[in-house]
Amino acid sequence: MSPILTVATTPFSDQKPGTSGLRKKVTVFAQPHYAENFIQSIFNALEGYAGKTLVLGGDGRFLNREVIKTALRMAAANGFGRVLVGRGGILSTPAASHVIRKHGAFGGIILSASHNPGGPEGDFGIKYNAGNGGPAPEKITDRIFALSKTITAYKILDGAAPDIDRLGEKKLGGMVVEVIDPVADYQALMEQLFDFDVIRSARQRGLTVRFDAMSAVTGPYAKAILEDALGFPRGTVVNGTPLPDFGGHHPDPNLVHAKDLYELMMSADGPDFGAASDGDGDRNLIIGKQQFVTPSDSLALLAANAHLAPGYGKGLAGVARSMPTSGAVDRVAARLGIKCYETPTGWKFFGNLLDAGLITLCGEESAGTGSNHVREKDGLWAVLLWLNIVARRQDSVRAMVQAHWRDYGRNYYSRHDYEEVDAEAANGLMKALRDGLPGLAGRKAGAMTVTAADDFAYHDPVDGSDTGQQGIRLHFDDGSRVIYRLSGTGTAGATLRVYIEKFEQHDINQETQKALADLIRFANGTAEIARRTGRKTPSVIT
Ligand code: G16
Repeated sequence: MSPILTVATTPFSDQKPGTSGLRKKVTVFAQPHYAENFIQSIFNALEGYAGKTLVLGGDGRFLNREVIKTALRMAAANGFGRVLVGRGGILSTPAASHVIRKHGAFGGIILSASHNPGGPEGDFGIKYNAGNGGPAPEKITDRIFALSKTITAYKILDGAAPDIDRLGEKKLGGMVVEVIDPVADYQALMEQLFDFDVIRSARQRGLTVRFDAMSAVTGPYAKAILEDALGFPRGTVVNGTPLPDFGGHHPDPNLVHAKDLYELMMSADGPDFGAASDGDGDRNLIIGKQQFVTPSDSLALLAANAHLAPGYGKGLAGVARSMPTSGAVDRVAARLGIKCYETPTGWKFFGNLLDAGLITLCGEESAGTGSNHVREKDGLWAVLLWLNIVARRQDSVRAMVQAHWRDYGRNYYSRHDYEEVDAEAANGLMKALRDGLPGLAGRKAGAMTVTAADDFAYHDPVDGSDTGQQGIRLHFDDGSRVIYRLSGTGTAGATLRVYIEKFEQHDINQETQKALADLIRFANGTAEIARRTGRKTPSVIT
C-alpha cells in the first residue's frame, strides 16, 4: 500500500472563501502547495469523516484534472472511505449537490470558479459542500480560513491517482475511488420533477429551443436531456463541448456574454425559447422569442406557475430571494398566501430555509434559481421548469411575461457592475455611503423621496446566526430601491454592484434604463461613482 506523506508547508494569508468558495487566478492556485493547503484546511475544519464518502467533481476548467487527482490522494491520506468522482473529474455544481444527497455522502469538494473566465490566465476555485448538498455555511468557511492561516503540514498519499476516465471502482490506498457517470443521477432526478411527455408534445407541435452551454459543463447534461431524452433536434444545444478555457469566452449567461443568443432571440426568425448556463451549470439565462426575462422576473413567474410541473404539484411551502433581487416574487408569494424570505447574497443562506422545509423555491438576481430538489441553484433545472410550464400553458414566453406584468405590475430592474476597480477606492466608496446613511432620508430622485437607508443585516430564522454589512439599501417612497454592494466572487480588484429597482403597476412596456433613469442618476451621484472609481459608465449592465 502506498505510504502517506506528511508534507511541511507554510500558510498563505489569502485563502478566505468569498460568496461561493475560494476563487483566485489560476496563477495563484498553481503556486506550490496552494491547493493542497486549502484542501487540507477543509479537511481540518471537518470532524467525523473517517471511513465516510466524499463527492468530488468540477466544471472542467484549466487545472481541474490536476487538482482532482491531488484531492483524491489527499482524501485517501486523510482517511475518507470512498470518493465518488465524476468521470473525467466532471460534475456540474447542481449535479454534485444531488450526488451528495442521493448517496448520503459526508460532503463534497467542487472545483469551480463558476461564471469567471477559465484557461491559464483565467480563474480557478475550490469550495466545500456539506452533507445536505449545499455550500458550507459561514461557520465552516470561517473555520477553514482560520485554519489556513496556521497550517503547517498536509497529508497526501504517495503514488499516482487512479484513472478517472473509466467508470467503476478502483482502490487508492485504503480508500475506494468510484468513477461515476456525471449525468445519470441528475437526469433521473429531472425526469421525476418534470413531465417530459408534455414537453415532447410541445416539441411535436413545433416548439423550438436553443440552449447555449457556453463551452462549459452543462453541454453533456443538456445534450442528454434536451436532445436525447426530449427529442429536440441535434444542434439545439450549441457550444456543447466543455473546454478548459470555455473557448476563450466568459461563461456568464448574461446579456453581455451571451449576446449572440440574445440577438438571435430578438430576431424575427429566432427560436421560441432560448437559454444559457454558466461555467459550472448553476446559473441560467431565459429569453423567449423577443422577450428577455430578468432573473428576478423569472423567479416570480416560476413561483406563480411551478404547480404546473409534477414535482411542485402540491404547491410551494414558501419562497426566498436574495436581498438585491427584485420584489416581483414577493407579490406572487403574497397572492399565494406563503411567506417570502429575504437573505443576503450567496446560495448558502438558502440552505437552512430549504432544510427546515420553510421554502420550496428560491432565487437571485445573479441568474440563479433553484428549489428543494438540491441545495445549489440549478441552471438546467430552471430551463426544464420553464419548458414544462410553457408546454402546459401552450403559451409563448412573451405572452406569459406580459400577462404576469399586467396582473402583478412590473418591477423594472437593472444591475450596473463596475468591474476590477481599485479595491481601496471601492472600499472608500462603501465606507462613505455607510457613514452617510443617517443623512440620506428625505433626499429626492426625481419625484421619489428616500424614506429609509440602512446596511442590510440578516438574522437566520433557523439557526439564529447573524450576518451584517450585506449591502447598503436606499428605500424610496414608491417602493423603489437602490442597493450598493461589493461582489464576493471577483479575483482582481473590487467589483461594485449597483442594483436599481422601480415598481410600476400600469406602465409596463417602457425601456428599462429609461424607466430607471432618475434612480440611476441619483445612485451615481450619491455614491460619487465617477469621482471615486474613475469610471463614467458601468462595465456590465444586466
Ligand atoms: C455566486 C453565489 C451566488 C451569488 C453570486 C454573485 O454565484 O453562489 O449566490 O449571487 O455568486 O455573488 P457576488 O455578487 O458576490 O459576486 P456563482 O454562480 O458564481 O457560484
